[in-house]
Amino acid sequence: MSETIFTKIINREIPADILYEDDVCLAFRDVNPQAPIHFLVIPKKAIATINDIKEEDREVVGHLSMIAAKIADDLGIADEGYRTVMNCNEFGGQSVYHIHLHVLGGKLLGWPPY
Ligand code: DGP
Repeated sequence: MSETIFTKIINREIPADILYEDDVCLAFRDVNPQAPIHFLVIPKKAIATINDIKEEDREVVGHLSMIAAKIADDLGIADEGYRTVMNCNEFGGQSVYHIHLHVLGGKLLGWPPY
């Protein structure tokens, strides 16, 4: 898989507003926020799309949701609620081919998202 901008963020080759890091994942604010709070949780392992998740990635992918909820709590939006989204390929609106969980909150979000 070719390297994406998210690998550069993991490696600190380009800056990001980092909220959380551990051995498995990194979370940082989205550069183009779509809500008052909008951050991304990404695995350090580069997986291109949801379609590429393997059985061995089960714990990593589960970890992303757990950390998303922890950060949402830290930012004070857990009780009021928020949305997590993982876009896949063109029709899903994916632009960076390194899976990432969007976490959006800080306002009442509309549904459906179009
Ligand atoms: P998606 O369209 O689902 O692949 O979302 C990619 C998101 O990544 C998009 O909301 C903008 C964000 N993004 C792209 N490049 C950068 C960057 O260099 N820094 C940060 N913080 N976010 C980025």
